[in-house]
Amino acid sequence: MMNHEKMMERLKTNIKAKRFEHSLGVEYTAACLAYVHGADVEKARIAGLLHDCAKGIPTKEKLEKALKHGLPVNSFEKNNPDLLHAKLGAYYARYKYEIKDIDILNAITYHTTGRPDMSLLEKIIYVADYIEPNRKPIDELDIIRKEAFIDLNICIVHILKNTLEYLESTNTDIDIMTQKTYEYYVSNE
Ligand code: DGI
Ligand code: FE
Ligand code: FE
Repeated sequence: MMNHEKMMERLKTNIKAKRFEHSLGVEYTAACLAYVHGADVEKARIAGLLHDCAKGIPTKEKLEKALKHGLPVNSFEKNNPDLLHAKLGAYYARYKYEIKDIDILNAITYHTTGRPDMSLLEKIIYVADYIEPNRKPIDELDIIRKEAFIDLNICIVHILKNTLEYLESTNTDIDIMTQKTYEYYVSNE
């Protein structure tokens, strides 16, 4: 397996400085969440570091590359190719960063929309992405940050509620997976 330093060096050349900073923030936050909730800390760090590794690809190319690599692309993603940075990220993690662990790859795949019945690691990356220290101020972020260290499921519902409200307020189409994830965690809270 590639060592952590090499992973960081490679990532740095593939994304912008601000995005790299965000990735380090997600790595550290995911590690802290792993301590508290009893997850594998090294896996949390790697998934956090690499979760946005495909973010630097121009929007148009995201769709081309996803199709070229044979990734499943639904019609919603065809119309909103930026969402594909998650699936493409898992692909690059596998083939450019030599990550074979399926839980890490799934955590990257589902970091933007979440999915029903997430693994502990998937939940941690979903939450860490939203609460890491470099995030611009978001409504109720202080409360969400506390929830993250107390009850992940309550925290996930809160994040999804905020995200859905935000997407609705900006008239952005909502991915069916985002909606399904919300419904699942609201009824299992
Ligand atoms: O990559 P990051 O910026 O760190 O965070 P992310 O992977 O959660 O991506 C955030 C973007 O994804 C944000 O601009 C909103 C968008 N997004 C999340 N859920 C949905 C969505 N966009 C659409 N169209 N539909 C969704 O359901
Ligand atoms: Fe992302
Ligand atoms: Fe991110």
